[in-house]
Amino acid sequence: NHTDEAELLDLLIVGAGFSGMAMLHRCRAMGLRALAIEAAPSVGGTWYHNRYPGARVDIQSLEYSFSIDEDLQQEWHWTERYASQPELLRYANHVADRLDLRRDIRLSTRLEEAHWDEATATWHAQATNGSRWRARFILMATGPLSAPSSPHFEGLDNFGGRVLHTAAWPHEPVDFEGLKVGVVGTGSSGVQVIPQLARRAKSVTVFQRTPAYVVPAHNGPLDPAWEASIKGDYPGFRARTRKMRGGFGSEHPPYMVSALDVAPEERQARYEERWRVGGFAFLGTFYDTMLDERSNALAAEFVRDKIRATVRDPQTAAALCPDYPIGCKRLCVDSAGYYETYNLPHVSLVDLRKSPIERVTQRGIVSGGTEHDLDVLVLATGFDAMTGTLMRLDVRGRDGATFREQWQHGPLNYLGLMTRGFPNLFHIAGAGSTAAFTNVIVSIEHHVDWIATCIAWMRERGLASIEPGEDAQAAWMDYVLQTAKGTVMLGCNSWYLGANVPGKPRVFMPLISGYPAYAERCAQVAARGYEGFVLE
Ligand code: NA7
Repeated sequence: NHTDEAELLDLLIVGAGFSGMAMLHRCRAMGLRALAIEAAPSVGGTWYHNRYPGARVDIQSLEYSFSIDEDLQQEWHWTERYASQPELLRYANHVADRLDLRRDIRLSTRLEEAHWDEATATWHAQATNGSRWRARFILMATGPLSAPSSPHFEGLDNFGGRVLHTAAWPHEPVDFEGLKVGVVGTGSSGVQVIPQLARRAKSVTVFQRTPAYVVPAHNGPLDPAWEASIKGDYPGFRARTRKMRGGFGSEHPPYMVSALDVAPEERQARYEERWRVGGFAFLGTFYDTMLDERSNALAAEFVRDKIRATVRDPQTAAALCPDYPIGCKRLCVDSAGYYETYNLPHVSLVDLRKSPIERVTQRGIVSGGTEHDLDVLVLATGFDAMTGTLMRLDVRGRDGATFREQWQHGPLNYLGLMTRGFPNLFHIAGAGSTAAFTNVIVSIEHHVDWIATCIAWMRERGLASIEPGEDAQAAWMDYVLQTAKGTVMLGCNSWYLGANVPGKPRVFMPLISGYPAYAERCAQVAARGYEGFVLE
């Protein structure tokens, strides 16, 4: 049997983005034999692939960074409040070097298959380059937003110009000088790339299906005094951060007041104050923005007023005004003057709700009976989020279970960390966990800690396998849904609901309980001997 020759690991980690690297670091500390394989020729995951102009994190970098090593967080210096993709990729590489992770990372090594072997209670995995491993545990650190989604426009293959997807951006620089550029998609990626394209291109035509709510970041060079004050007590800052529902923003916690309980002038003043802070802090102007439709509508109208005050052409401004609850799709945090971009004479907006895309021709896009002549088409159309990557992989659990079949009606899981049918397989920062609604690094560090503690606990007891029990998994799925029901999150077509991918089941995938409540539940499960799991 050729698999007998394969190297035996305690843990095989699939992916060397932030999750995979954090897990590898933790395994080292525990004396586990772990290896990370990464399909890309570089570490960094998201920040390796999403290299379109303007790509940037939407959480402040002093928060969106690892706390796992004090020297690491002291030494690293972010140049801006919200770091750009090149800086984030440099950081990922620095982490790999600083924590000496590279000797256990295999780059350009794509997982071809991973199969559970019942007899030996190990995973047998093979990469496309022929390398093979056996591992007691496997971690799918493959990312929640790693399967780019492209629309199936009729005629797209016939387009005579170049087609670029923001999530699979070319590595050599693209010069847009003098080109007529079309952009489809106005989520975070579209909102970031559009102002950058407008700086170079001859014309930019934005094809918008759903307008985003865009709030200013007020990005800029990192204030040295602020950096020093945080570095003076980084552990304290991290601890305060972990008490926040979103795992960030401890300096601007939500006001515990309802928008419905204050006079209009005061309400306006408070919105303005949070608008000046920038970023997601706006959603915390009142505690019930995300919980009460009426409160939400007031915040939404405030943003629409900002859009109308910024965009000069009233028709364009009207098309840019969203009509669904604010925060229901992830807010877009803007460092480049997104709304102002529409005041430029060579930038135009096509409202696909009025003039849908009919087809793509050799020359461009036909929508509403008009052919828009384009040299380049940029697809900022997002991802088959949270489930797409695992469902595309050849991973087979007990009795040949696949994610494609187990998740066909939505991503079943327990604690967001394991799925029944896949013993000793952990997945991280995806469906059923708080990752999507938090500073993802906080959730990643939590998951890594929980998984490591679980593996150590099993080792001490000589246990061979762990897998969610059926009832516990069903109860968790219900908890995820019930938690979303208490909010405005079901009131729009977001990727959280799979609504951006045609045919995907409409299931609310991430957990919106807030980080502290989630961490507490996970800790309780562990303290009760991994309650709800089947251990063998
Ligand atoms: P998003 O947020 O999913 O945005 C994708 C955008 O593409 C969104 O505006 C979509 O409109 C649009 N889209 C998708 N398919 C089509 C078709 N067929 N026609 C027209 N428009 C389409 O992805 P991003 O990459 O911007 O951001 C993903 C996350 O990464 C973000 O939330 C941050 O967490 C980081 P729709 O809204 O579906 O009508």
